[in-house]
Amino acid sequence: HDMLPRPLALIGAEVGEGASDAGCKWGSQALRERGLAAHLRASGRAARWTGMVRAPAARHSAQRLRAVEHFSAALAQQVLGPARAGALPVVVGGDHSCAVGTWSAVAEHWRAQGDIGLVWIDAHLDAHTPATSLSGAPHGMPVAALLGHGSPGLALLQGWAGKLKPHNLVILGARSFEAGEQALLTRLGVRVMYMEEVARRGFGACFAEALALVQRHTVAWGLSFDLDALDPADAPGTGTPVAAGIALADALAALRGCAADPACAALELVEYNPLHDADGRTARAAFALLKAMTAPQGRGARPAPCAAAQACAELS
Ligand code: EXY
Ligand code: MN
Ligand code: MN
Ligand code: MN
Repeated sequence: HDMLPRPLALIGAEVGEGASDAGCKWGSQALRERGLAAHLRASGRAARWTGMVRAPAARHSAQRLRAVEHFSAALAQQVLGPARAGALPVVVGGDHSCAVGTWSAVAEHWRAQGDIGLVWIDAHLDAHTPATSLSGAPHGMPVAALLGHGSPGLALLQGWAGKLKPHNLVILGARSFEAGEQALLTRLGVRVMYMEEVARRGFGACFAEALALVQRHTVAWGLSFDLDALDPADAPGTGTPVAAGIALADALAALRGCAADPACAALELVEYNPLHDADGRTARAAFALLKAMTAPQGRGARPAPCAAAQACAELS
């Protein structure tokens, strides 16, 4: 329709304390210096950086969770401002622990009207609690916290727990996870489209179904994109690369224009590690993904066979 597209409010989530390798802390700054805002303006939307939030340094692994808790509260404030002003918050990570602040703020903003939905695209499930995590890394825990489990300091951000209801969350592309986190999601009934399913059906078909599911019982929805969901050939510069992921071209085709939906509440792109991105390939992938998502208009449903599905067919 003819409404002017909302301006984009880019927010840098400078956090690496959630991961064992803190390199993602410098991801948003690197993308900012490369000219992300100008790149996004080229498709006709206003776009500017409205905040950069930096996590306090953690010297020991025991301090990481505290650092992330403090950071999450600060990030949530930076997301609430533009959301209230009618802009579209676009949070740029940073390790994935930033999702707690981002989606807690979005849930808080919409709370009086209804529930929010979330599509979570990731090679991982990120659904550990401190009790089930083998690594203790907070970036493996944001999904559990948003569902109201695990560290109270994260789950109770904004003073209430259960920012996401299990039936309003879909995880897409998972292929590396542990039993404890999977058990939590299974018990809660969260829909997970594992990479095997994504490869078989195609990313486009899976994303379309995921979007329909998270829109069904909600007033607004968001998208959290972990770059490690992509195949490492397209995105080597992430905190935790995992083989056999989503082809960048498939993601670009399916996500194009998704944020043009007025019910799209926010976007998040995380786990860019500039220190592992020697040739700039991952930065270009990040630019392209955000540009596709924020394109002023969608292309409409256009299911197409994807590279992963073809690779899978060749193997069988
Ligand atoms: N499941 C592993 C852990 O908990 O340590 C790996 C988590 C990686 C999380 C990345 C960002 O999505
Ligand atoms: Mn993740
Ligand atoms: Mn991941
Ligand atoms: Mn695919």
